[in-house]
Amino acid sequence: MPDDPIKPPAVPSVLPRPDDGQGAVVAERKTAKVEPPRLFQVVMLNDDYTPMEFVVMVLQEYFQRDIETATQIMLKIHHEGKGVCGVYTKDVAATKVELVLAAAKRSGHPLQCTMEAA
Ligand code: TYC
Repeated sequence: MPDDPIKPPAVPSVLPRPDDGQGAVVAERKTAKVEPPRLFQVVMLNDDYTPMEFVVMVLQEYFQRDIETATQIMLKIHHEGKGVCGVYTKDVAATKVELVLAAAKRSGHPLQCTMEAA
């Protein structure tokens, strides 16, 4: 039967069983359940001091946004108080938050950025 395009393929995993006393180790096939990874939004917060150009640069550099999209996101944050820079798996989102905070600190800006479950 062809693979179902929606369901992830059933990946058989071979689990060792304790010796059955017959002098042989029997391997048993089980179907591994694969859940999609949980996703996290990287959220940037507005402040009164970080230059708009710096925020646009951060969105281009760390979130691969083109200049038009980066400017739109920056303006949304500026007007609404916060905005989503992107949605990622947990480790990637955490790394992006660290990189943004480090870049802001290096440049002496108070820019804040957090992650939240999507
Ligand atoms: N409010 C800032 C200003 O007027 C610009 C800004 C936008 C700062 C987005 C932070 O996440 C931010 N210079």
